[in-house]
Amino acid sequence: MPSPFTPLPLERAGARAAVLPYGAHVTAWSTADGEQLYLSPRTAYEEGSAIRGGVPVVFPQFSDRGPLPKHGFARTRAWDVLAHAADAVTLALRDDAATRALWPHPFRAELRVVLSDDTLAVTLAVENPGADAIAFTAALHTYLRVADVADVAVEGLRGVRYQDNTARGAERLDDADAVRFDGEVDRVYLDVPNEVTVREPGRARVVRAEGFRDVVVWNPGAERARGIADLEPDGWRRFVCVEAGAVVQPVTLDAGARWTGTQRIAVAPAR
Ligand code: TA6
Repeated sequence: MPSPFTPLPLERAGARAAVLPYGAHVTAWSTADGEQLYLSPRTAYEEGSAIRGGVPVVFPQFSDRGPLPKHGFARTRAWDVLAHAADAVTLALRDDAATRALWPHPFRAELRVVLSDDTLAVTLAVENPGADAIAFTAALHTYLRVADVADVAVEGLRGVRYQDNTARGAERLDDADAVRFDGEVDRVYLDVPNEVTVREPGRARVVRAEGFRDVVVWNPGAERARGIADLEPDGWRRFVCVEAGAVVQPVTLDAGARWTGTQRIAVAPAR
């Protein structure tokens, strides 16, 4: 059996990506513009530990909003590789004794990653093969690499309500032209109608979601980052997480039903 930490390479024109079977985790994505994702050099590639950076798959529980391990178990399981082409890969995770011990439900999850010249598309699909309804939350916890988080503006969220996790989930309305980072930011934006643009000097990325209603914006800031052991010193300056999520309203699947959510990240011309 090959190690689940052996990356599956993807390539298309000038773009490249790498996906690990462990967690169905996109660990790298580069375009002509350079590397687009942050991956901590202090990540412990070992069974049971989550990977810090890239695109962690959060399923079937977002964060600590329930009894399961934080962000669920999908990110710390080895997924099966269903199909691997030059520019796309599909992985699958099914319930087994270990998942049922944590979450007593049958499920079939698939993660598909498709690379095109300037876009990375990641789709999570979940099917309920059982006889009873299941409910879950999920997210694609994307770490976008930035040169310096202090210079980043996340646009497209003005007028959208959010839960502020730095203030015990207090609900607020965002009336700023952009989200900026001068300390910890940990927000779940509800029912986001727009695409979100992550802008920094000389570079912009546009994040679009289908199927996922919410968008999470996270950076730990200097102080909280000190408590994150698998982050290098100052690593927090090098990323902003923009996460397509089904967080506030769980997805409910009746027997036999299937749900899909897609996050597309496109490199856009800088202004
Ligand atoms: O998505 C934001 C968040 O839930 C934050 O509250 C923060 O804890 C982050 O995820 C990272 O979680 P992790 O378990 O990967 O350290």
